[in-house]
Amino acid sequence: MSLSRGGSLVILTGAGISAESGLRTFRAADGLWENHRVQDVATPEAFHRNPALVYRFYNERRRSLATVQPNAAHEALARLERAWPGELLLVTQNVDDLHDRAGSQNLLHMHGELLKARCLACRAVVAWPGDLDADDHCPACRRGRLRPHIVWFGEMPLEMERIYQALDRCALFAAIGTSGHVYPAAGFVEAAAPGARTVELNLEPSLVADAFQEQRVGKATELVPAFVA
Ligand code: BJW
Repeated sequence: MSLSRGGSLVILTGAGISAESGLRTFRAADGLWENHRVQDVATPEAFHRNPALVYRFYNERRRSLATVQPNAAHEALARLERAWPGELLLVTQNVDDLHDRAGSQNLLHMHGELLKARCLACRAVVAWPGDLDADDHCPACRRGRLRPHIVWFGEMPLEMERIYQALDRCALFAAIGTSGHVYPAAGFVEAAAPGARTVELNLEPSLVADAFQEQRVGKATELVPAFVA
């Protein structure tokens, strides 16, 4: 068994956990969309400059989400949560809903959710209403325009207080399928409680691999079920 029973766990996931479901990661060599770098479409500046392009990008990603399924790694984490006798917080940087569909409950989407939109006027977060475009208005206040409920660069990630509180008292912090390029998530390993066990599970060592006590290198669908067994 890779985990000793009990205690508080914080598990961080990134795009690598959904790769084997068929969703592209961000920093892979093919991380392009209509010849735009993904990083160039997913920014507040891009939305300001060309909202139609940004809506199209997210409408397309939302549609492709409907064609994929949770994989063995998502399922293993949901199983772990059901069986775990202590506290378990799953923090995902992913905007897909594969952890939700696998059955994880104590789950925070720190970079937002692809299936939700947010009103620029009243800030209500609503279900994404079909194919969104620049003429759509908020169903709650009926006046504001809607934007994707996504945390873009330079914006504050969600639920930070809850995440840091959980890190502060955790007995184990594990990061799965994330490259360590993007902060604050890449710094969570440094915020884990003194004495916490820290483990990285990834296809290759991340940029912050040296900050972890342990490394498991390989595919999420193989590493994660073995780790939680
Ligand atoms: C597998 C696998 C398999 C593949 N099995 N593994 C200078 C220094 C430090 C920080 C900054 C700086 N300048 C600016 C900043 C801050 C900035 C930042 O970090 N920039 C860096 C680029 C330097 N961060 C922000 O702006 C954030 N906000 C912020 O800092 O607010 C201030 C604040 C913070 C804290 C407290 C108070 C205030 C916001 C970041 C928002 C990130 N948004 C995105 C886009 C979402 C939109 C969308 O989806 O459309 O989120 S960027 C993108 O990267 C996405 C991801 O969630 C995020 C992380 O990517 P991830 O998940 O790691 O994916 P990849 O592709 O990078 O890696 C995949 C990994 O999986 C790889 O390692 C593969 O090997 C592996 N893998 N197959 C296992 N089968």
